[in-house]
Amino acid sequence: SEPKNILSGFSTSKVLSDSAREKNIFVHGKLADQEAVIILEKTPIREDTLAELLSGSTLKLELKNDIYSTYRLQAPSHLNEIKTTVVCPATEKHVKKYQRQESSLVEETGEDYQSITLPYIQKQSFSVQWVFNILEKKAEADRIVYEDPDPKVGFVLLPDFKWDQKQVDDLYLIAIVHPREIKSLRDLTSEHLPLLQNIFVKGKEAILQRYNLPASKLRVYLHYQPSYYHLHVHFTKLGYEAPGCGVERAHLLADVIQNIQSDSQYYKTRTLYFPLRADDGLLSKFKEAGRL
Ligand code: M7G
Repeated sequence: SEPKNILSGFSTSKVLSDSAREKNIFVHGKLADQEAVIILEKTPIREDTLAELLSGSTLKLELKNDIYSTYRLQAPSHLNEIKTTVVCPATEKHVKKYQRQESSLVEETGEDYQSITLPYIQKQSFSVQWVFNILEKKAEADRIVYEDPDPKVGFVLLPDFKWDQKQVDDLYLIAIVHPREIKSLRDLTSEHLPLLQNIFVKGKEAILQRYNLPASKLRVYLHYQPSYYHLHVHFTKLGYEAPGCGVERAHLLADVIQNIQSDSQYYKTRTLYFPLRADDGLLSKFKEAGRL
């Protein structure tokens, strides 16, 4: 028998954001007395199930006018699923992450990183337990697309949890590095070139093999600031506007490699720009320091 629907006990406290265009909703609430965030998202209509969708549905006419008509199509249930993500127990920071917010662009010099950002992220960032679980095969082991187990240049490539893997149009994988001491782009120097090149080459190869998608169709990038301070690289299909992938946060891996090749200290010394949400504690730290 089907296991019990744990979401039937969910009580909504607030809609954090929703989008008619993206067809999703982010809700804060309680699940068995624990704080929780749930994300509901309608999934894309797939070409490979189109024939079944058209023939296996019931159709109700809404209006007909000349050559135009609109209908309500009731799809068979297996073609009408909603992708659902649950964060529970959710921290205050998770609730903030998903709340629609104004953001401000911050200019972070290498010194700002040392004096403002680093101390902040050392005590305030999200747990990376889920990352360790992946690296140690305690979670999602069956989803791994490719692994290079080398402790210095190795990584695990697997589907991002934003991707349901049903269609390649919204392909989204992440490469999580085996070394544990690299927090973000800021830590990268020429010492890490073999690691970055390895991810770039083998990640693209693995995606070509598994999904038949060539490198010319991929966007391969890092986020700065990331949400999780354990180095990881995003692989998405070119042209897919992944949620949260604003231009200000993305740094193409190809550029990162070249920048470090020309100056080993590039990311330690450059001023980096990124948006922070109005309620982000790091934004307050930049304000307190008179940097905004
Ligand atoms: P990020 O740039 O640190 O943060 O990327 P962002 O979420 O603000 O973009 C982390 C990536 O890891 C995101 O694309 C998440 O969707 C993905 N992710 C987060 N978690 C907690 C998991 C997880 O448990 N499993 C998998 N497979 N992906 C996750």
